[in-house]
Amino acid sequence: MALLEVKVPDIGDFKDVEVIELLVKPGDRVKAEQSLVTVESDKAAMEIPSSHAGVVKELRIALGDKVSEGTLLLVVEAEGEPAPAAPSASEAPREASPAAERSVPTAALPAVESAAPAGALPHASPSIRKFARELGVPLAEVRGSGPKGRITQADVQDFVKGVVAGSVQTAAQRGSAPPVAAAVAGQAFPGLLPWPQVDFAKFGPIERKDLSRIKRISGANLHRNWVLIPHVTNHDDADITDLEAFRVQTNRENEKSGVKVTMLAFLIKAAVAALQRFPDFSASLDGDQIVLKQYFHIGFAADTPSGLVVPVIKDADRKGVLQISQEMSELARKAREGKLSPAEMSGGCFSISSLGGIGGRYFTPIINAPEVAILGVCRSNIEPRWDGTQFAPRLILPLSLSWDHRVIDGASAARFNAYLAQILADFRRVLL
Ligand code: CAO
Repeated sequence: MALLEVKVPDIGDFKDVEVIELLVKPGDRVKAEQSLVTVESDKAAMEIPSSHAGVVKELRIALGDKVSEGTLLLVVEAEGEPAPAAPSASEAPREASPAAERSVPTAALPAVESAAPAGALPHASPSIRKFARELGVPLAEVRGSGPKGRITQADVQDFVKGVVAGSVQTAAQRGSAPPVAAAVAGQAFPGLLPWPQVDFAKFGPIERKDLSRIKRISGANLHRNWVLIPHVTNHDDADITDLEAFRVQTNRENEKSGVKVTMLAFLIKAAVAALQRFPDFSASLDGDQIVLKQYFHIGFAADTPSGLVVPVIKDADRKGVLQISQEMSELARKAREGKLSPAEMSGGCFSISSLGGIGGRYFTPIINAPEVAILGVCRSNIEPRWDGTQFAPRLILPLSLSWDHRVIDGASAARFNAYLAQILADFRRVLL
């Protein structure tokens, strides 16, 4: 077997950064991309992954050494194919391949773990955080014995041993929040109480399940978008009586073609018309500028057994409702089977989330950043509407448009919804 040198790959602006943690030792079997060491600059900590799988023969660095791109880290006796070398500085789970990680649309994984001010967040590398999370260890309660009070794997293990032996009690067991966690929550959001720590097993049987990979990644993105975007949602109604009759008739006529025209396909076309009239709704914010897209790629939320994904219909302005319906059904099938490619989930300008097939009246969809608006639709219902002389039964579709108040204002949103409703009531308006 060949002996191979593993060096620090391109780590961007990190130069002469200190090795603060050795994650492997001679004799360890490492996988390609497994984290080998943690380095830390004055701003952030980062783990350096292995470019090869194999057995560690020799460490060529020690704690406290300064390394840069190209510094020799260790020698391995190689096994298998080399990995594409790239630093992995996120807390993201590593069991999935990078390609698989990228296959989730909204996956903007954190690039680096920011080093917290001393005395605030517990000082620990991403792998130690992951290790602690897997064991359910509240890191804020662990005393770090490493350099600068850094929490090591041994500290986490000792904490667990202490809890099992009964010599250590977690804050949850004591029924109080740890002062550090309280301080952290208070620092980020002054006055906010820490997250409740409850020992659910005290109240009845429980089961623990890992969140799916899609939920972990989309959840982090949804959380960021919800917290960082000033959302407002406008609700409106569209009379789709005639459109639904047309859809049903088209499907009857096209029965043999095997393509089912869906309401969502009409909504995509209506959204394109509204975006053409109100371009700000397909913009993205970039500092003090907005980027206006001259293409019309529309994402639609698809519910899958492992979570929410958003495939994108490209160039929806140039496609007919039949073609959009066909592409949507193909993309929705791939989504359910977990076979969507990253390309099929990127490039969206605006998203639609339809719960119409399920139910509900109105909801507050979360904007799919860097987009600035999203349309939610719920189930249509026959409702009495005044036609000028009498109440008539009409099929009413509830619309919920969430928009980013940094880019859009309430009057535009009301106009957007009103125009969308007009088009859905009578598509001939698109021609005007
Ligand atoms: N009102 C009433 N009925 C509706 C409707 C509406 N707005 N939209 C669809 N329906 C009916 C259809 O007529 C169809 O009925 P039949 O089976 O009797 O023909 C049924 O619902 C299924 O509709 P469909 O085949 O057209 O599928 P769809 O376009 O509604 O949904 C898809 C496709 C991929 C969007 C859907 O499977 C899905 O995943 N929806 C959930 C999206 C989601 O989770 N959004 C929330 C994200 S926010 O967290």
